[in-house]
Amino acid sequence: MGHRLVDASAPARLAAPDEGIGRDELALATRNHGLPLEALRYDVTPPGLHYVLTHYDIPYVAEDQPWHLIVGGRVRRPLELDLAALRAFPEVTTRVTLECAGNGRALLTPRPVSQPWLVEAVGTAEWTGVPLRLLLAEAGVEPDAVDVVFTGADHGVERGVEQDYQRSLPVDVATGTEPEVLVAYAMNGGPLPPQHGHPLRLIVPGWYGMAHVKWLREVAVTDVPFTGFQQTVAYRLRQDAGDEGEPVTRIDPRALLVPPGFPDFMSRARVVRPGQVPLEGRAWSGRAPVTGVEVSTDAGHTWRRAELEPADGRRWAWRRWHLTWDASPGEHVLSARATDSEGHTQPLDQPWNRGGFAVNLVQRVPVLCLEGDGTDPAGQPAYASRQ
Ligand SMILES: Nc1nc2c(c(=O)[nH]1)N[C@H]1C(S)=C(S)[C@@H](COP(=O)(O)O)O[C@H]1N2
Ligand SMILES: [Mo]
Repeated sequence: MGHRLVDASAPARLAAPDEGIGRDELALATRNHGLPLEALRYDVTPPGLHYVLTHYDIPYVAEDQPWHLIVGGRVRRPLELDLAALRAFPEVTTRVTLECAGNGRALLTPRPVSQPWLVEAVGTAEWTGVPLRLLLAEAGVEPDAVDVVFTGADHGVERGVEQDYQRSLPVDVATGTEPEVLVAYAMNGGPLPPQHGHPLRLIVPGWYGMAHVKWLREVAVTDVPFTGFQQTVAYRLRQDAGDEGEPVTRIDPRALLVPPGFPDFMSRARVVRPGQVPLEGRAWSGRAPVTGVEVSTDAGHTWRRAELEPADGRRWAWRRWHLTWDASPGEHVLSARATDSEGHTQPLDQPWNRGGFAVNLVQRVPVLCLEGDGTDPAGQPAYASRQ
């Protein structure tokens, strides 16, 4: 008897009430790491601190291994381009904030069992490459084109379905300029690192991570809607496993705080001293430009407008915001909430969906403010006086 994986297209499992994070989720979490939240301070995320999500294995591609990108399907002139041929096209660099569609999943009840992100599946990089629309123009898209399908070099099994990682975009998005989709060969001025798609990946500014196909080897124009697993089974907003569901597309607005003060090792709870505490963070939205960030230091009862730094024309990158908090001894809960120019904002009570996608619940950051004399609020000697 062969070993059975899971039934083909079995729905993802929901955790039982009070079921802790299991070994399967731990195994995913150790491979797919998040952004340490203190790194929200950087405009561009330093190498190695950008979050990573890979469904299967990172393909091994030797430094000097030839790589060809095929552009085919419903086109007049199919192309096969090596990296030198791609570099001969006009080069564009765009600063883009990427966020995994599953960010926030582990905060849901019941918890969809998958990569258990809290809020840290985000990062910002400068991506350099060729606008996809130029490659498609060179190939000559046929008038009956509907979708453009992107195939990565990675291969695996997901809920019983063996597959190459594949995603599609509607042809008008693939050939559009708002956003301008890139076939990227560089990240932050250097070759793509293995975990981020070496040597080629798609960048779809403003869309959740699943659209940004890594280890890109084929672009295929189709005259029928693409129905691959990652398009019609995964990445849909559903209440019940049997629902058709809405596709997950653009990034909903979110603001995150750089955790203030210093952390407790195990709980990660924050500790500050009384007085003026600088608060800062980042805000982004793939739907429309961020227009405001509000901060609460009293668990969401009252809100103050933060100072939002200029976007400098970088539509697809997160923006820094800051404000000062006059902290008094005791326990506090800090939150930040972003709103964009179309009025999209973040919920205080998160609507639930079965895959745990597009969760943008307002972040809650518990903070303990010590007494000025270094005791804790109960009058016990606190950290400052301990050796
Ligand atoms: N080929 C391929 N591309 C992929 C994935 C993958 O598993 N295989 N994961 C996607 C998902 S779900 C996300 S969130 C982003 C993560 O990109 P990063 O690891 O560079 O941050 O890559 C996307 N592109
Ligand atoms: Mo993702």
